[in-house]
Amino acid sequence: MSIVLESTVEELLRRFARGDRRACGQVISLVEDEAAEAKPILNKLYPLMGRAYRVGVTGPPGAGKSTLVEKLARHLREYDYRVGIVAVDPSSPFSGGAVLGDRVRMAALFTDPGVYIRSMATRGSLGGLARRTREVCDILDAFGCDYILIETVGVGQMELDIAEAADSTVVVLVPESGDSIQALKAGLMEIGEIFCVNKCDREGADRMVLEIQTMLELRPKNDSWIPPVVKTAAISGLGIEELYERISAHRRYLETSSILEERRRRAVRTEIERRLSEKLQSWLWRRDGFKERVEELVEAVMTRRVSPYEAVDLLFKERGFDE
Ligand SMILES: Nc1nc2c(ncn2[C@@H]2O[C@H](COP(=O)(O)OP(=O)(O)OP(=O)(O)O)[C@@H](O)[C@H]2O)c(=O)[nH]1
Ligand SMILES: [Mg+2]
Repeated sequence: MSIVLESTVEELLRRFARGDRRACGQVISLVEDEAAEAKPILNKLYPLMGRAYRVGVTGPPGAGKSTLVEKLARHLREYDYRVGIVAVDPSSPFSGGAVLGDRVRMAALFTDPGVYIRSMATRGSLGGLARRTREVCDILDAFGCDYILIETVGVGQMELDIAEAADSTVVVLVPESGDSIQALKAGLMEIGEIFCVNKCDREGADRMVLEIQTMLELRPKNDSWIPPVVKTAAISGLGIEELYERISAHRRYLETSSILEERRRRAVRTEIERRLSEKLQSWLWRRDGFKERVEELVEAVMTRRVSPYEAVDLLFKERGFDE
């Protein structure tokens, strides 16, 4: 890193440490853009991380996730917790895609100094998105957030990746079972640790609760946590307190059973493994003549002079790696 860059990073981190929200935004942008400064910044911030509790909120489009996140954030503010909101969702009111009413409703949160809101574009690969989401959460964690709420639309593979970034995953469904049952089939069932039937001001909420409970009984049990089903009407705030209590109970469960620590340990291990193989790969491909040698071996394998396994062994040996 150049000296200029270094002093800018130092200055940025000083502002970050003072709680400067613009600095926080700049740090996040640098990391999102995979800028040269990103790595040294994340290294410096690393000791400050690991304190925030991360709650993923996912569910079908329009289920009321943003409304719920907003109400939950307000509730957490009553306890004076600092809250980070990460909206991995292009249509979220947090990212500006919303109708006016939502924007007005959200305005108070936007100006609350105890709340930091960040939306993330879903462009690019989903795997990469999951990683960036985790890093954004890490930064908000270092920034001093007690809780980080991550909103994602539960479609496709995305919610699985995001669930990995969260400590507790809340699945939001609505009384109209059509969509919800589809959503459940699409894999939301497996990741939910707390289920929420939102829009319970509408008909059919109790029936939906029963349906979810029935489906939960069929779910393979890999731990002793039985996911609770909470009825909410995010729009009026009904049930938000209970939802918060359920999240707290899940947190206590994870903490006392040391599952939280185990999970975080596993995540760290995976992260190191992934980065190690990335680094190893890029190191190899940068060696002089490596690409050409690989091409030679492709030819050799094509003509069946060597097998692919032998080819890899050869590449290893030639670069001085012991078996
Ligand atoms: N009747 C009723 N409407 C609600 C409730 N919660 C949210 N809504 C409305 O449902 C619509 C969608 O709410 P959002 O919070 O934007 O839903 P979302 O799940 O974040 O939507 P996407 O991010 O677009 O997937 C809005 O018009 C909300 O006002 C509720 O409890 N009852
Ligand atoms: Mg939304």
